[in-house]
Amino acid sequence: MRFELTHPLKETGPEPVAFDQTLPPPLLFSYSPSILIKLMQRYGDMMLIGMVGAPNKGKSTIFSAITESEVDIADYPFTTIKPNLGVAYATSECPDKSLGIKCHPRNSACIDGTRLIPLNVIDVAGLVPGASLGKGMGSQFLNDLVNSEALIQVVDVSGETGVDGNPCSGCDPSEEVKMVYDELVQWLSNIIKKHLGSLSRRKDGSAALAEMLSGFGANPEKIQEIADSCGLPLSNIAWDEEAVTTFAEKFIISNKPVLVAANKLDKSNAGKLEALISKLPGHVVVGCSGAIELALKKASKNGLISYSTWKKTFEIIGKPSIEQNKALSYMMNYVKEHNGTGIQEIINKCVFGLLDNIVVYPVENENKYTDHFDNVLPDAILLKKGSTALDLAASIHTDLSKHMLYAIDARTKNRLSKEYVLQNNDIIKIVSTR
Ligand SMILES: Nc1nc2c(ncn2[C@@H]2O[C@H](COP(=O)(O)OP(=O)(O)OP(=O)(O)O)[C@@H](O)[C@H]2O)c(=O)[nH]1
Ligand SMILES: [Mg+2]
Repeated sequence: MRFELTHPLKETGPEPVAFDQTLPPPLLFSYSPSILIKLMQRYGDMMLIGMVGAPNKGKSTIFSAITESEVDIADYPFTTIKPNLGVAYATSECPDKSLGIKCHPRNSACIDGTRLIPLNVIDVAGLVPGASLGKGMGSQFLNDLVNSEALIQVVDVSGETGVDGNPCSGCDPSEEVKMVYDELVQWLSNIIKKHLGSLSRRKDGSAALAEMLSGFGANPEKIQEIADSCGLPLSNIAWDEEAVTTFAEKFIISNKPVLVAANKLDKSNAGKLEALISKLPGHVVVGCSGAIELALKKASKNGLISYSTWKKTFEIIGKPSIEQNKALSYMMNYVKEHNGTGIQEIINKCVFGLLDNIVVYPVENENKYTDHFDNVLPDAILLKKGSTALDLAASIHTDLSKHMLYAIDARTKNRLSKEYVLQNNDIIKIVSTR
């Protein structure tokens, strides 16, 4: 389904916090890193999720399906060279139905009671063993991932392509996960090693490393915590190769959580998915078919079917040809058997599971659930589980948090303290002195 989000200024008041003009329709191009950076700044309030993996696993297929954009997809390694950036959506039940009201979203969209919360997604070139030594496309392109909050690693659960992306039979997809992790660690190790000279001259190693890794969202406290857990001193850093790797490993684990998208499940069987899950303890692994999701999105765009990915099924509304009918009936069987294509689940598990976010709706009028311009439930804000009412105020504006007095639960009209721990789908009014 394709939709556009209109600029709230047109009819309803000032700009929303997050965007300065029409939300991008899912973006249609590949971008150079410099343009990417500008886009990141423009849509900087939205989280970024990076798609990684060995070549030929279906990264761009999934990217194309979730962002509804045209990108290069082909059955050979290194189809993608320049990164693709687009907007995808996490979905969550909108509270409007249960309240018996009709929402009017500003920073998100709402379709049939499902709130669609936008996030940036970046799809990069395939990684191969030895990428950090320049093999394949090298690892320079990983620099485009530094700002990502989490990674979705796409693997071929059917085992019909190897770690290098070439055809193979009976390959073990868990090796792809290990390979990508090793390459990410090597990539970060190389960045640190390049700066060891200047780091060795700094007494405040945690601050120095935090500055160096600020793009990764590092802060001195986090650096200190990681170094302590590895038993590494931070003053006038003089780490050897092993120490750098140990630090880089811990940093990648804590800074770049990975969800494994076990793709090409349509060519596979439940046994292979289970085998992969058992080989990756502690990982979130989701079986999926990017190819079917993309085909359904295209059929929906062409008016053949009515499909919302979160409904996990579809309905034929057009007049398919005999061939199309065959394909649709195959896909219908697939989504019935697998409870959908798994693609929306990947995003939702990443945003709400791996990254531990909840959705909160700030309002100005707790009786009408509206903002200043009468938009009902205007904004769906993603916040980490455990965030407080004060954190919500800060996420809207620093001034609001500075002058905050208390909050109000719009459902119960109860007064809440600044320290109140927000719950998923809370509707909150922040009361401040200004
Ligand atoms: N059967 C099946 N094929 C898929 C699926 N997803 C992708 N493919 C196919 O796998 C091949 C590679 O897909 P891409 O999306 O280009 O893979 P990629 O990981 O982006 O590849 P690189 O850009 O080369 O790293 C294409 O032929 C796709 O049609 C899937 O879920 N099922
Ligand atoms: Mg690709």
